[in-house]
Amino acid sequence: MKSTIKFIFVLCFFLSCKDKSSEEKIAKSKIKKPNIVFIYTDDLGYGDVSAYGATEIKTPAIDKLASEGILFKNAYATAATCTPSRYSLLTGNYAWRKKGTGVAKGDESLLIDTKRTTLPGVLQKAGYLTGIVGKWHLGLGDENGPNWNGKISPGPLEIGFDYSYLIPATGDRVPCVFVENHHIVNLDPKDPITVNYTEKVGDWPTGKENPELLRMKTSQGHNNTIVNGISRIGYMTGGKTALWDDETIPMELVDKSKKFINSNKNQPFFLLLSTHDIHVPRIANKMFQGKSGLGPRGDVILQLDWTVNEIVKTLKEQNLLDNTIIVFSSDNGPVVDDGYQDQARELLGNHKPTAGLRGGKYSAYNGGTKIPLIIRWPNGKGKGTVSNALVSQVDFLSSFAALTGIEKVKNDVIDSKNTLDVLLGDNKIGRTAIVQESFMGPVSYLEGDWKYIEPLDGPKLVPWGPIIETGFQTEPQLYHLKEDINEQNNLASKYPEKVKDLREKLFNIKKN
Ligand code: NG6
Ligand code: CA
Repeated sequence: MKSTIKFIFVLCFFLSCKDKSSEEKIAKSKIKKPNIVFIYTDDLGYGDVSAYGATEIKTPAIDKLASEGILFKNAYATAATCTPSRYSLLTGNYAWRKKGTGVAKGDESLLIDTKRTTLPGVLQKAGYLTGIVGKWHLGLGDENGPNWNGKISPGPLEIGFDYSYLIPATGDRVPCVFVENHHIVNLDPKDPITVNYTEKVGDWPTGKENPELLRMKTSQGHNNTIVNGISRIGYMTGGKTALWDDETIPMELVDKSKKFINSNKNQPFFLLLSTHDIHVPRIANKMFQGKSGLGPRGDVILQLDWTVNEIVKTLKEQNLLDNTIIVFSSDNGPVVDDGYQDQARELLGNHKPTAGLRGGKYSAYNGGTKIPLIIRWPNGKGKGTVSNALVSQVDFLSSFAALTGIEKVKNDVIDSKNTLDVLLGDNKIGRTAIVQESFMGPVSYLEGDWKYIEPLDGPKLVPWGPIIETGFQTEPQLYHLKEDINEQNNLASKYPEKVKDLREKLFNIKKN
């Protein structure tokens, strides 16, 4: 009880500092600000977690976060793919405002302008030590791309992180190495690395030329350089001592996260742990292989749950659990076959990654962007409750700014709103509206119970083969989500005025 009062007092203190000198006041105050650990998973679906109703798989550590925190049933990533969702989370802006923020190549230049306001930058200003461990996928380096054999900059350290330990793009994109701060880890200068996204470099075998060398065959693309028996997107050669081992990536990320937590425990810290699970290639550690009964996709969900447990355990051991906010979410909706023959489809059984929502990763339907979101507040705030409020990940920047005493963020932050009361579970309504980006541009607008999808003359199914409906139709689409959660019944011709109203609102948001 005492500690709950203390926590609420701390929050009230942050929230009540509304005068000009609030930042300094808080900076000088003796009250320790809450740490923030944000576990951002990859491609985890709304139906992939037992706390969200999955019955064929158990995720006890994630479920425990929910039973000790708030489970959000109506939360959205801003996009149905990784790069734009992450761009929004970190900048507080919808990614479609900036060209070239679709799924990034593995040798892309840094996509976030270093002058921009960012979530880690705001927290740095509020006195936090900030770190990112795991998947980046937002480009690195200047307009020439990353200088793999030298100093890789700009990157996370130039946009507000004090520490970074990265998978530069994705597990299925070269180079298959970790980058710590400005350099590739364990790179031997006598064996420099070369990366190319247009033509083959060096003499390492490729999936296309030597499929017999693969330990996991591909189903779509992914037939360039073979690293650790898995062919990837893009070509690389060199850097042999620096290559990661797919089976121990999660252990490596947990280890680096623990070190970050342990060495910063005496000051407020923000850790963005961006797991690679459950993105392809799904190569579970031996501890989890065959354990889910759903094949590698299920096994890496168990592996993700293990990761969550390890992080919570570390916080507990360090006596930090009562002063740490833990956020758990995913960057986009789920996909079953995303390019490797990992039996995800064959072994799916009764498991429903989207929990029945239409579409999936890449899609304009809710399966693309409706994601799990759990927030465990210190000292039991909202413990074990469920919120139906409309939440967008774009709002974390302004909400955490408010939480930590930064009263006003700069006006380069257009879309992020302070929804702290929603995240705390006090406001049950949430945002009035959100925009959802599919793999081909901003096409959906959701307001209250209504969802409007702009007409788009595009393919009906994701063209490269994951068997997911894109949601693109040449006619406008209008769904009433309360009565039709799976977006089956297009009401556009029945309610033309509603279509007009939502179209105009979307148009105005785009104009900003
Ligand atoms: C696609 C890849 C897919 C995945 C995705 C990005 C193919 C055929 N498919 O192009 O496997 O890497 O990009 O996923 O290459 S995300 O979650 O990082 O956005
Ligand atoms: Ca993703």
